[in-house]
Amino acid sequence: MEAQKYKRYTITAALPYANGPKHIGHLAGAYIPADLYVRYLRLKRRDVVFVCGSDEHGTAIANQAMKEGTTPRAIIDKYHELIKYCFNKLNISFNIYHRTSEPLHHETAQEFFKILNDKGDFEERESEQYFDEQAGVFLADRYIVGTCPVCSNDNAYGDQCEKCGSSLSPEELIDPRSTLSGNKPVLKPTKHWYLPLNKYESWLREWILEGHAADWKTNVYGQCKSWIDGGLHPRAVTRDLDWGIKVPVEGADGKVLYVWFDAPIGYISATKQWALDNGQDWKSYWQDQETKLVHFIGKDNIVFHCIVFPAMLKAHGEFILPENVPANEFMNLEGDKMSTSRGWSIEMHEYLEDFPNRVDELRYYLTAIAPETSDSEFTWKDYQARVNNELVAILGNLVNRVMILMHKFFEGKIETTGAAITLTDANLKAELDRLYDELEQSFESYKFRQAQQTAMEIARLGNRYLTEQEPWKTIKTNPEGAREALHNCLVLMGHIATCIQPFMPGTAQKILNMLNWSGDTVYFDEELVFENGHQLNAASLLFEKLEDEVIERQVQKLIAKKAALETAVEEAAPNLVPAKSNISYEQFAAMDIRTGTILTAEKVAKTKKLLKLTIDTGLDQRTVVSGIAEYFEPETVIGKQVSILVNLEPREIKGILSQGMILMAENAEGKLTFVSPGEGMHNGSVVR
Ligand code: B3M
Ligand code: ZN
Repeated sequence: MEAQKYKRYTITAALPYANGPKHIGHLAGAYIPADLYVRYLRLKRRDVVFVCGSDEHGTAIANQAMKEGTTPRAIIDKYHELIKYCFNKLNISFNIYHRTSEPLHHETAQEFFKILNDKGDFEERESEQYFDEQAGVFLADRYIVGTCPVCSNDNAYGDQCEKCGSSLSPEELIDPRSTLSGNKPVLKPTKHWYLPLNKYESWLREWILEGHAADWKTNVYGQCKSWIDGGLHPRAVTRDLDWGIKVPVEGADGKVLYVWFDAPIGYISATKQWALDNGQDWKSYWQDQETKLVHFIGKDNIVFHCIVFPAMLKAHGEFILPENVPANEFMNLEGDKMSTSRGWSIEMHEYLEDFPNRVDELRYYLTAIAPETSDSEFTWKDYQARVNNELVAILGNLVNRVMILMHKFFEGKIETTGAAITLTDANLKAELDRLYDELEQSFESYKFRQAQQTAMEIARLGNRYLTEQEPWKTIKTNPEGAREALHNCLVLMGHIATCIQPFMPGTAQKILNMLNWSGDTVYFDEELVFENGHQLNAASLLFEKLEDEVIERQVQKLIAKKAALETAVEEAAPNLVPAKSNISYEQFAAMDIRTGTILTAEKVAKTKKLLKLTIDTGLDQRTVVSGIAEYFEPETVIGKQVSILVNLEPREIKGILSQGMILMAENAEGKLTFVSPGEGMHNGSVVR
């Protein structure tokens, strides 16, 4: 089957943006599944190259450098090293982890562009784009802010309003300003190169929708179908920017390749560098029909890997196409979306700092809950349960029991009448054969959760067998029977070590060490042979139980990280209102502030800002007009407990008598929140 069809494999994992640390959701989405597949292929002795690297261009990095008052180079150097270090510690076994800032990549991407350009594959188009006359540059969408036409947020970006989520184009902004100079930008014509995706539509339809209906995952296929059915349009593959790969044609000064044009070519340049370093021919990994190309990515990258990059490869003409793109969904964290910027994340380096000796536990758990078919959820409690109830109680327990008993009864030595021990139990043998088949099938169809369960099934099988045989009892009545039972368990342990190698390479190694097996890899077509007289090494624990305190600390840490980040954002906010001059205690004590509850709320007609509220102050029910309508829909404030200044002189606002004032906290961006008692208090309680 597979083995005959393909001579070699090129496996890629999405190139992470080197603009910050990467979290365990990224790991679960692309890097662990890719590594599992690659390790499986290697154990099948297939010829495979596994490439990845940092994605170091793009507006986001340029933008971030400007905000932080540093250079893109400083940012990418820092995060490239951090990300590379983490992948290495987590045993992600890339053949090469390259960088898109390398000259070899720049040359490769430019050459690719030139070939398409020479063949006339691009459309050149002029359009009007915002230009900052003071800074002398065209502005990428993110560099332009203005008022959102949908929700009036006056800090909306040129591509999106983060307040209401609308996606925008820069021309839609009201009162646009450049974030570089603060000035109003002007529209100026500029030329860009477009990849006419529309021309590839019928080919893509045939290749994906007809050709891969059966073997691509439904989530991937579904996204492709809705893109293609929605109609494909030409996409600009150049940008006006000075950070990136220069567009290699005349008249393109100040233009670079769009980051999504150069990044996937990064897979090719990484392979080139690996081939140079290892005396290989890169072309056979990219241009030979007998090579199987597979991209591992998260679901947010599907369109680029299934539609845009294949169209580029097709246009070029000399490349193979991906045979599959087994993209994963997302992994959430403790009930919320994982996000580095919001502080709701476990970054790879954070995990490694806290659990340097628990790499396999993380690999195991992320595989056990891999978001293969739908979004999944990481919780520390579940992580603890899986480690304690599965790794410690099933796998660790079997290995530990067998080793201890072998040492206790037989001094850890294999003594048998034949040349070597073999599995003597027909039942075990049949089960094992079935599990190997199941394991391979799961790997070949990218079902890694299932594959890992199958590997663990061998340990379950061993535990059941050991419990039935009870060698600790039969040793007295039938010592040879006890010996045989333990030998069978040792053979199973060898198979467990073999099968868990892709998932938990460190643990597999530990088992092999205990078994006193000299090699560090066991291929799938190989069997561990224990010869007569073979001496086992001492038993050691594979996994340690995770205590409640350790887990509780992680949950607290997560909550604290998010809170600290929120405060930091507030602290960093510019234009704090200047402090006022001192007042006397009497002046303060003159204010009568009470807790109250909002009973009704409605908009005041013909105003934008005002809400008319009825408040239960504990003393009475009264009307207050409050200027919060831009921030709160009336229905959302009903029932809220608030603080209210009740002895403010009543005054008439828009014909309504307002009696008092609701206390609000307001930050520099004008964001408002109620100053409410931390826990429920009777209305009328005094605030002082
Ligand atoms: N850097 C986006 C991402 O990290 C992008 C992937 C590139 S793969 C060629 O999600
Ligand atoms: Zn908006």
